[in-house]
Amino acid sequence: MMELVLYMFDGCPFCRKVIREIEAEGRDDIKFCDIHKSEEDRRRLISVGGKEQVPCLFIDGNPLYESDDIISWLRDNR
Ligand SMILES: N[C@@H](CCC(=O)N[C@@H](CS)C(=O)NCC(=O)O)C(=O)O
Repeated sequence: MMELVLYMFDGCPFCRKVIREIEAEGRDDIKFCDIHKSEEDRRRLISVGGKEQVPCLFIDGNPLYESDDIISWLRDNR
């Protein structure tokens, strides 16, 4: 099973779009990291992903940016 971690923050409309998809799929296999609530998570996003942009889905530690690409990936990997 893959490790899935979504980097996000409350109030980010692109994050909300991805979270809506996660909820619609009824997934419970995704951990959330709010970069406005955890400085450690914010730093990890920048150091691994290379930029402070959310949403970003870490798939087994590999960052995938862009809400549309994340949603496509989620649909293809249920
Ligand atoms: N095209 C991106 C846009 C994401 C985006 O603009 N996110 C904002 C927060 S709502 C952000 O992280 N901005 C900071 C940055 O891009 O460096 C997507 O669809 O995921």
